[in-house]
Amino acid sequence: MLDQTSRYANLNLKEEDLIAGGKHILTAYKMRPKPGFFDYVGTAAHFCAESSTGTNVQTVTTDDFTKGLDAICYAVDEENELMKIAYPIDLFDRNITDGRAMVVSLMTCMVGNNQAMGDVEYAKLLDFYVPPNFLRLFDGPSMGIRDMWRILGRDLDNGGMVVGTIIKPKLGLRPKPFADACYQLWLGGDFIKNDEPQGNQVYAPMRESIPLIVDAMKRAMDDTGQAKIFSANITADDPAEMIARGEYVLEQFGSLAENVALLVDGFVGGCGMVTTARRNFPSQFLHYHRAGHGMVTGEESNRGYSALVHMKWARMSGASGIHTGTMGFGKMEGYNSDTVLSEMLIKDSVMGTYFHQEWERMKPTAPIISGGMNALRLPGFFDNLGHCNVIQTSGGGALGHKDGIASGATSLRQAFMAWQEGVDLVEYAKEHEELRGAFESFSEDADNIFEGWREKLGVHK
Ligand code: CAP
Ligand code: MG
Repeated sequence: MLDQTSRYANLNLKEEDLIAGGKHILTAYKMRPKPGFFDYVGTAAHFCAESSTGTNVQTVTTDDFTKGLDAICYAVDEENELMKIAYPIDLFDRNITDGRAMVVSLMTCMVGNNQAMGDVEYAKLLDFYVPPNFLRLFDGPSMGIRDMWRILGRDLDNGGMVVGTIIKPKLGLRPKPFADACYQLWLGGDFIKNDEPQGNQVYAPMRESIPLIVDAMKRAMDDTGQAKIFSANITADDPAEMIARGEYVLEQFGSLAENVALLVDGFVGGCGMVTTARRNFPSQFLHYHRAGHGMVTGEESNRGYSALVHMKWARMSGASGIHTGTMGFGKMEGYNSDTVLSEMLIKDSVMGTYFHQEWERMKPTAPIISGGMNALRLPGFFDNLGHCNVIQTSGGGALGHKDGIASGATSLRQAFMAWQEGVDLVEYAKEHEELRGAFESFSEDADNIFEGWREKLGVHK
């Protein structure tokens, strides 16, 4: 195979010059060569060829212009299996409709064929940097948590936790029991989402479910005097189906359409699905569920891309909110250090794992915290994150409450209020029965987190 080091590697390039030039996306990969082919830099060079302008042989059609579009490996740290590659931004595809850029083209080059090369053991994209003049060609979010806080009557800068719940069981509820659960959850919570697989199943057609959900929301709003929000799943293979679902939902919610978020299973559906929702329903909060991401983002995965990369692509695509995991406090994989995911989504100037990213006032994407959470786990989560400006959704943590689902949702709100007021959760539970009920409902968590809670609350085995 052709050694392409001389063309696709240049370790004399300076990262600060590449950033100053504003003409490259910079990337950091974890990469291991397969033995028996090239040395580390040679493998990186072949990786660059396959990721940009080349293949495994010299082609007679290549001219000097082509070479100007070569992806170049500009730094390696062989001991730590790290390589950095600069991709000229003119490599990437642009819409014929409006000249804007697209995430799918970044993915096809940055984590495309290079994921299965015969001479590369593995490569995983860990972080990337987008120059401002290219970043502004991506849609970015149209709506955000601030729009949700506005509807909920919250402070518009620090509106705090949107108390979210998820209709469980994940599948198998027919329209009426589904809507009844919605009504109960809205008596305590702000926000209800479809679970990621829920849509138009034969036993729960949207045309039966949605009108009942609208009625449940109206009754809950009347009974509580509070605004409520529903995140409707419009995920489908066919963009026309997605649009039909979104239009149907908005038509049914009518004057309450601003209370509707649209949910897409963005990882399994792909960035095209996210953009279909983003560009056809720009007035709606775009809820990005990431089910499936673990295939590529998991720590033990040496291929694909990191959760940080996933978050950056989601914000660039225009997600209003994306699941960011529970940072070690819930049921899914996560680490306390995952706070960087939240910062990358909501701040304007952020240090990632390898690159500092300026977002140039692109709207933030709200962190959505879900997965095995309940009232007892929230204080530790917020202590680690440092704030509570998130959308938090609990399924089991609401519907597993011994006193019913309204109490479950209320217990989540009480845990958020306790943290905001700086009150110890056990103390707060003494005066708030739904939170007390959460201690009893999730007693194993209570035992693990709040030593002596039983005596303090007078609860015996
Ligand atoms: C949580 C959940 C969420 C995942 C998402 C579920 O339900 O609805 O989809 O946890 O994970 O289906 O399991 P529970 P992530 O609240 O009952 O656990 O946010 O990490 O993508
Ligand atoms: Mg779910």
